[in-house]
Amino acid sequence: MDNPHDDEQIAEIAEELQTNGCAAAAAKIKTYLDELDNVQLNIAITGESGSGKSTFVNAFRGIHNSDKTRAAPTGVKETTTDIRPYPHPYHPNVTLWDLPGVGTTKFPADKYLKLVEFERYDFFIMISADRFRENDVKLAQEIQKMKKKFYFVRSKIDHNIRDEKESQGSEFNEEETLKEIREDCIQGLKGRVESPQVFLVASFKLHLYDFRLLEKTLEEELPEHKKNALLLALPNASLEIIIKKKEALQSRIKYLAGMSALGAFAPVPGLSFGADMLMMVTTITQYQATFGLDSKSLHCLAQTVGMPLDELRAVMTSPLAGKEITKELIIKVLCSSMIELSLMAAEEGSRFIPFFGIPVAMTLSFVSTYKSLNMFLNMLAEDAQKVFEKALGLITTV
Ligand SMILES: Nc1nc2c(ncn2[C@@H]2O[C@H](COP(=O)(O)OP(=O)(O)OP(=O)(O)O)[C@@H](O)[C@H]2O)c(=O)[nH]1
Ligand SMILES: [Mg+2]
Repeated sequence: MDNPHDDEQIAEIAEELQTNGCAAAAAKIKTYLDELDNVQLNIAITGESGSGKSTFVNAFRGIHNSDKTRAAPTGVKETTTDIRPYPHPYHPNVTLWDLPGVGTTKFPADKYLKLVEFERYDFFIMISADRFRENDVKLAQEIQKMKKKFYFVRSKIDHNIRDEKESQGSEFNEEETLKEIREDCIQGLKGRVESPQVFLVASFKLHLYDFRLLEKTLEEELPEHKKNALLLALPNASLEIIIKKKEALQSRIKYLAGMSALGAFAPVPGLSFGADMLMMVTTITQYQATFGLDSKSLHCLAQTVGMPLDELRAVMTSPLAGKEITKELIIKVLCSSMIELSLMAAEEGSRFIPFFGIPVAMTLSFVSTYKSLNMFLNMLAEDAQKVFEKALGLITTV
């Protein structure tokens, strides 16, 4: 089984099926999947004016600063003066809260946590474009007292690297420079904050420096049920994140296949094909968005890396590439993939059938849904990896 929690869920579903039949078992699966989608994760972003809070909020959500309708406003003038929630565009259960800096007239340091309603947040990210200041340290101490986690992010590292490169010329050593900035920040926090750790980030280049380390630390320190929520909402900052997203999505397929076999999507028993197709459209559209392959996300990536959109699109090889997911498209791809699907090992999916207790007559529906969703997931994960490598300049030919 994929994770220990699955054993428990599957046993409960099988029992429901035995006791109350297909519709009740399908409803149980649906409730479980809805619960997963509704796990709330609230991330507070705080720091001084101009430190790069709103830019980080946007980058984390895969949105370019120039996106007038979806982006948190950014700029060289003070822009964030109030608390603003920014739900993730495709995983609205994950919200980044753009908070005003501590110590403004409206948000004085001694009342800050109360005014921003600190209980709401799972953790705080404190951003500074320089050393952390007195107010940041005090706030961290207060957050610690409230038994909440906080993480220090030192932003605009790309600027420091550029400046150091210019001033040091041939003497420049990137690793050394990063180490110095990190140690300088930690020095100011030592003795005042318990085991301080500072993550160096450039919000327009999350694949560089410490963003991946920050992501891993958050993942490790979050409670189990919140990890997946974080993972699915993360920007594609590394190949590893793409693989982890694929695994998280993959672990849900057996439940969707179970629902399909139990006729959950069919308005009339026996008429499940059309209804299953709708489930497929919704699920594959979600995959596409989670991997950042929908047109808005690709557009943002092209803008961020300064590459023509067509060049990014050209590396995708799946038949879903750059297309809106429709019933017709899915049927077309399924028809042209019959051989591939028939060759795909069924064991992986079939092993869940006895655990769910799905009746023999329904196993065909389970296996075909299981294989089809896996095939689409693999296609999109591969496209996501290629786009990521292209954006980083690792694929040079189209
Ligand atoms: N190069 C670079 N510029 C950044 C980075 N983060 C932010 N900026 C720029 O810094 C300026 C301020 O960024 P904002 O995100 O608006 O900062 P803020 O903390 O939200 O500012 P207030 O809302 O005024 O408190 C903008 O011009 C951003 O483009 C970064 O990591 N690298
Ligand atoms: Mg702001």
